[in-house]
Amino acid sequence: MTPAPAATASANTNIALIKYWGKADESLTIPTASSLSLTLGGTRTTTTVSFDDGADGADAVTINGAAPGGTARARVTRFLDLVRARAGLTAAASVVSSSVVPLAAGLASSAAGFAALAAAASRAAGMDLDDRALSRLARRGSGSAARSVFGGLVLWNAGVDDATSYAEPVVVDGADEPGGAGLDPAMVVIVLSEERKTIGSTEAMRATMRTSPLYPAWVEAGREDLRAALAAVRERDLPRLGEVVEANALGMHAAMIASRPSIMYWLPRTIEALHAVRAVREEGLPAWATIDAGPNVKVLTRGADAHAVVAALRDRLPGAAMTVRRPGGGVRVEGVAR
Ligand code: 2P0
Repeated sequence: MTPAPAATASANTNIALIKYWGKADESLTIPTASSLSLTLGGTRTTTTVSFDDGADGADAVTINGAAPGGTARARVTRFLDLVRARAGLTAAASVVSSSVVPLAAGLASSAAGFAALAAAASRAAGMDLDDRALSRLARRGSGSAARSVFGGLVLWNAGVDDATSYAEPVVVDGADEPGGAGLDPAMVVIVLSEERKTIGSTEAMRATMRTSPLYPAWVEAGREDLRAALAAVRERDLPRLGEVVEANALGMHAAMIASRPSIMYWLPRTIEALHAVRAVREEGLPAWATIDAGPNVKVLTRGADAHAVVAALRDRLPGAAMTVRRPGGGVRVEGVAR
């Protein structure tokens, strides 16, 4: 018996600096706007996929040692169906995935998860996709996964269809540092709560688009935010980037909060953290907040100042867990066995 073809790949998570929130096409995950992100080092999810010709039953999925149920499992199977259809396979797959950071660490897990799954599943299915094609495939699993294919600063071009919606690294002429484009960006991840979110991103985006009177204004402002952010990156102007990053995230949450019924990921501690970041900034340290679909706050800062920022935040937020993350690399194929 020949062993089933297997492949192992890994990907880091990413945090959006200019957010993606809403799909123009749900079935293809075409976003309403382009987004900009920073891939974080030390946040890899590693996934092994094998297609077993003898197996025509259900896919076997293990994430951090447990079998996910419900929607999480269905999303993985639906994604594998897409890979099987492209590769002309019918075999069931075995998927084993583990992440170095716990799922409850306040970092988007689906971005790293689907980027690693896209790379491992496509390789195991015998496809050899280039990075752009891989980003397009990862996008179908989870929008933000399109960005985790690449390291450092990454732009996801919204596009208008499957072929034109993909991420790419942001390259700055003469940048002395490929991952950080000479800006020396870093993130302080503040974990305020490890409780599972009450409403998933996909559903929350749908509700915001449909019911929030502020949504169109946020999308409109976001186009200008992206232009300003890219200009700030080109000019290596971290304060200018930070200001637009914080404003863009707060605008996204304002639009969510204005949904009917309201979508509120913030906890009282979230607001405390926002004030703490502002106070630290007023003391002269580089610190700008961003928040995703949860209560935790991530702080954009300069790598050289990251530890000073953590120390200043600790005084104001006793008991909150904080981790410094620096720019990380893109998808890595760790091994292929055929
Ligand atoms: C982002 N987020 O740009 C935004 C900001 C959260 C807030 O992408 O529905 O898991 O699977 O495409 O990518 C989280 O949503 O959503 C997200 P789907 P995804 O990072």
